[in-house]
Amino acid sequence: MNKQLTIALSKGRILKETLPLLAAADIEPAEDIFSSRKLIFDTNHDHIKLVVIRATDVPTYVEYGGADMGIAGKDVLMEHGGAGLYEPLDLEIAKCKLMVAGMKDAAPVEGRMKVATKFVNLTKEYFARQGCQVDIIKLYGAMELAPIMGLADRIVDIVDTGNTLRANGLEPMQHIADISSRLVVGQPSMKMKHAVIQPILDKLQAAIDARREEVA
Ligand code: PRT
Ligand code: MG
Repeated sequence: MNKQLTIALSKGRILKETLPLLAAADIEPAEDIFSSRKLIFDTNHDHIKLVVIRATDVPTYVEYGGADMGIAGKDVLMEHGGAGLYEPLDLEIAKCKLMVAGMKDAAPVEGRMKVATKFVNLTKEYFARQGCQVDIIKLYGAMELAPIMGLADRIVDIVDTGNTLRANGLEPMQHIADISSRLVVGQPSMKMKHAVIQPILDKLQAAIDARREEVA
């Protein structure tokens, strides 16, 4: 049986919160991820490797078997659609909200609404569920700028404190989903490598529970 296991981690803000959780599950990178330019890291276990990639690429790697499991935000997973993935654990880290926002005190939109976002698929789905026809404008960042510049009527974006919206004269309008980071496992890996994956899931679950107790 192939017992090698590759875990795909999202670089960026999730990574800082991910490493302590992995450490609590006894998985530690052999060197400092933050000060290295490597993409693949050995760990304290011969059979476990970490790859550190863009958050949006994590579900793709896991879906196609380039990694056995991965950690990514629910926003990224919703946008990906979840094909080929199990989502056994809510890691309860990097919590935020997915919201519709617009200029503060904006008048209701007449006619077809223009919505700027990097989450094209989940935005389409959200407004379709509301029975609302919208034109979606794909952006790669700084969504907050779009309504200010008249590019869009609304944006769909991640909101945490709301400071970014406020600083730009915007306000949250509709709540789409609560977001946190999830552990995903590729469906073939779950089947073929269950014996190595299950103990990791158990340890992570224990670490999540212990953390929750600490906070409470
Ligand atoms: O930066 P890059 O384009 O490579 O990817 P990314 O922006 O998706 O990565 P990163 O590292 O910025 O975020 C990764 C994940 O962190 C997201 O997919 C979310 O699941 C989660 N997360 C948690 C957040 C935030 N909190 C957050 N506050 N992601 C982004 N933000 C941004 C948001 O986009 C907005 O610009 O912070 C701003 C809002 O914060 P407040 O506190 O001002 O409301
Ligand atoms: Mg970012």
